Amino acid sequence: MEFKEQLHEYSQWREDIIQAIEMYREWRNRYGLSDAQSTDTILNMLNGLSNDRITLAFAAEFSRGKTELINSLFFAESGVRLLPSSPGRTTMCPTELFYDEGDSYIRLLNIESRLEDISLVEYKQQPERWTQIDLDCDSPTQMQEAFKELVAVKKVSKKDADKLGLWNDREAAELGLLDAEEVDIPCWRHALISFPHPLLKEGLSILDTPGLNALGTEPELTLNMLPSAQAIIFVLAADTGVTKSDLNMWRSHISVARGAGKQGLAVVMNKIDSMWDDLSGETGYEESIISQIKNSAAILGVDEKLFFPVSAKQALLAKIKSDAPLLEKSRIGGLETYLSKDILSQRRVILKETVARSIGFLVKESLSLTESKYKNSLEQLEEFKKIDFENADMTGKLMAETRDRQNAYLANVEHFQASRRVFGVQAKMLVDSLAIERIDEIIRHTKQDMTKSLTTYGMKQNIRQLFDNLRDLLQDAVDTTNETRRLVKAIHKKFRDEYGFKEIEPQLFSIKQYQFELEQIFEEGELFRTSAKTTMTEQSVVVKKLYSTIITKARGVLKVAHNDAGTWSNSVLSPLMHQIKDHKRQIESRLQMLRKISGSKENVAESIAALEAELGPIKQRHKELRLIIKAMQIEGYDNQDGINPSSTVR
Ligand SMILES: Nc1nc2c(ncn2[C@@H]2O[C@H](COP(=O)(O)OP(=O)(O)OP(=O)(O)O)[C@@H](O)[C@H]2O)c(=O)[nH]1
Ligand SMILES: [Mg+2]
Repeated sequence: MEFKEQLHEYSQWREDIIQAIEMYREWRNRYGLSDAQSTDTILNMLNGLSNDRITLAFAAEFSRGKTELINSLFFAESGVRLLPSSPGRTTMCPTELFYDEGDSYIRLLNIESRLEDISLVEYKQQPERWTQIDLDCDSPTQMQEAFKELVAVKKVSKKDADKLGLWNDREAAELGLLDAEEVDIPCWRHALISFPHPLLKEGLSILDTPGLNALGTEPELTLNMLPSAQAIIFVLAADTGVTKSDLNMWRSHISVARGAGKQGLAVVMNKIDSMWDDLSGETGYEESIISQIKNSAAILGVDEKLFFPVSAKQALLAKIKSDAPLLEKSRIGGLETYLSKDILSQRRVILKETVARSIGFLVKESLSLTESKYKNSLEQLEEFKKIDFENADMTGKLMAETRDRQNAYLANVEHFQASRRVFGVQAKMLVDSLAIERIDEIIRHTKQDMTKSLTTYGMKQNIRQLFDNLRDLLQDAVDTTNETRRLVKAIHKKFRDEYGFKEIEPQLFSIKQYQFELEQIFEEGELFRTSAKTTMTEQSVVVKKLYSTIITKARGVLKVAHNDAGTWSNSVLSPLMHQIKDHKRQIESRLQMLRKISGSKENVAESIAALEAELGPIKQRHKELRLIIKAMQIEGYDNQDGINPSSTVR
């Protein structure tokens, strides 16, 4: 199946999950189980899912054929070479292609914006800061013309280039440009392209990056955009193999971006057509491709299975001319299959995990609550069926007993309310310890110190200090978290021991994950700083951008920790509260029935019938929930025992 069809199937699948979650939200509303917190959680998840995009990022040294590959993979149907690709350096600014509802444009951010202390994310929210060219999506040639802006350069003095953080002595020496008075720099810093292409409309987003150290000069691109892409496609040229600069780029920017191994990767060995006219014939050609892949895989430390030998140029040609044998020979099909099968199914797994993580526990609670509600009603019914109500003493005894139980229970509920207040105080301490104001205060100090630091060494110390402070802050939160955990466990234990409320396993909060992420950010920053090609002179634009990027990332992690702590503390006790309410209602209705029965024995059958009638709706509710869970496709929750159909009343 082609990428297009697979992507379509994927977005259908995502729609189905969204629908299932919508149904779950309605289910909670229908049975009076919704509360502000859980509704928030569910809405966030829904929002995240409907804004989900599959981003494929293309990164490599210049002239390896990234742009040509994008043209041949996705835009051949336009019948032209849509994005500019040519010998030497071509693409001058990172380019994102996607579809922004209803709009066709190319937006360009000028290179001087590098001097401002505004992040790309913030710029993206201010379209008026960009130069916009409207696109006529019915005319590939008009679009092709507009896209020429992506290669625009201008001459500036060495000094100005340096000011923009775009001058590098070593690099210039390599290119033999050291003596030049003026240098070429890109006109644009970043480009956003939106048009209603079928793939883009389905949620595909493509990131094309320029070779030649674009990654080393734009930390936000390297540390935020690349790592958040669904897959990175790293491109090598078959005729040169892994050169020193390919390896440099791989080590300092690409292998890190893949981070926790969550991300997809493809290494494209492009330009295999350069070996077609090899004198050694067909077998020699095949062998040299195999050995080229073997060598490159060993150097990069990547599985050979992730290598795809292709000819992007011939593939584009073949598609435009509908030349099937040439298309076959270009081998683009193998890469297409990999992108559509592996990358999209990896994405499904990740989405499923996200859904399970963020609303899985809610669903699990709903299931437990419904099941225990059913179990209790059934037990009550069975008991009533067995009791000999002819025995007048019996009813009185039962009533006294139930009343005692009610009193004891009410006392316990009071105790619960008291514990809840204690928990509230503890939880507030936890949430406050992670307050964004405290974090911003630490950041403000660091930034102040940094402007005073005159050396890169000094700035490095400032950043170390910042991370130390943030680590301490998290460590304090760990201690508070442990307290709140103990409390939550104790509250649950009491109800479990005395009332057998064992269905509710409290969701526990942990700081570990945030600590881990913070360390990762620190390490990424260090690696970027020490990466060979980066110009890291004191107070340079790049170093400033690097630090503001990692500070923003660190702040983001702590902000998530703060929000998570808030959500957790607001919702952790609600399942128990639901169960307590249910239990209370049950004791009350039992008392009521006993009262009725003691009034007249005639009422026995009626009470039993009422109890029986209660079971049906609960079963229905349970059945609905099971169907919803199945539709949500969260693993693990749909194979529980649940309500055993054979235990139902006939
Ligand atoms: N022979 C051959 N040439 C190719 C192939 N793919 C790309 N090229 C050529 O290689 C040159 C560079 O291609 P681009 O797509 O511009 O390379 P790029 O990686 O985007 O380069 P930058 O934008 O500068 O980073 C162009 O002249 C392409 O025509 C291929 O499969 N075979
Ligand atoms: Mg390019």
